[in-house]
Amino acid sequence: MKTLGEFIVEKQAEYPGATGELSGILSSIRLSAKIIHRDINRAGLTQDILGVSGDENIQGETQMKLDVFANETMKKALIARGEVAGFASEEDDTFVAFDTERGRNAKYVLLTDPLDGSSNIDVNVSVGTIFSIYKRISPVGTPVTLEDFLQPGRKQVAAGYVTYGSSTMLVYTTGNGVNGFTYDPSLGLFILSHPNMSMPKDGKYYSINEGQYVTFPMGVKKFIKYCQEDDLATKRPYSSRYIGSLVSDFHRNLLKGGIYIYPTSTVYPKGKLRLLYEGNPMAFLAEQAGGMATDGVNSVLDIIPTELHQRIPFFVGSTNMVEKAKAFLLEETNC
Ligand code: P6P
Repeated sequence: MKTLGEFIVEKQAEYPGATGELSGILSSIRLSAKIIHRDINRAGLTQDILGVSGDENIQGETQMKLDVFANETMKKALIARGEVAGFASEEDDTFVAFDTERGRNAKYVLLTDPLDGSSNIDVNVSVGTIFSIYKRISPVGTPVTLEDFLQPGRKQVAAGYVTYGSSTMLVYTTGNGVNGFTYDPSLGLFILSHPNMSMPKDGKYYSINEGQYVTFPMGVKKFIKYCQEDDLATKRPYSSRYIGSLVSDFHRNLLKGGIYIYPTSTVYPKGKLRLLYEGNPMAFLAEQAGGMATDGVNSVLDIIPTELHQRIPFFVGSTNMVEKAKAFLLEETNC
């Protein structure tokens, strides 16, 4: 039995020049996950953290009380250790510079969707936390700038998610594969349960909100039809699985094989998901696990960000399925 803490220390030892700052950030995320896990699991018992907060985030989305709670929990855990110079979140209009002596001298910035899929909370469906970590590009010793956050996904030094489902798992990468840790509440420990995770090259699950089918581009409609009709030709029954929580759909596809799609549509002309704290971290994990992530055609990790909350169309999962969807989209644009 190896704990997350032991794993972090072991991996740090593989980098002789490591200062321990990245390890400290991962430990802060671990603490946040335990606190959020606790409150999600008692949400139904204490009405004070269920429901809407009465505010909207910059996306114009209603903030759930647990969205705000998860956001503040992560900020406090990171500030307490002073390991990051700055923080950006789906729940905050702009980035936060930790303008203290320790913050100014920290090397990393963190971006997060603190509680993805939070509309599922009140109906007891799984949700997740997503995080993405970069080395700052502004001089150490100064407050961070927006440019520290607007880096292409290929520059991430670490990324991961926590899925609060039938069990709570933390899955992350620092660029050398993907490892999953299952939380044991009785011990208060994350235990290495899924070492060296690998996403199957093909799969039988496709995750997309088919209720919006009429709003999709033709190439996406053709891919869905391919999944539905391919059963007849190859007797390979596809299953449509859409949880309404990116982290949960991604996690199943990472284990079983599959594709998650949130395309452009007449409702979301640029796509719905946010590049910096949803697309990039999940794309980094997908590629590290042998999968693929595109905006339909091009690799998400190569997109040069222009805005903190910019949206992208998002196709992520088993390589063969993402490539198949890309072929249908290119067919559409070339016709
Ligand atoms: P829709 C949650 O808000 C989220 O960002 C993803 O986690 C999820 O897959 C998607 O949006 C759900 O969006 O429009 O299908 O309800």
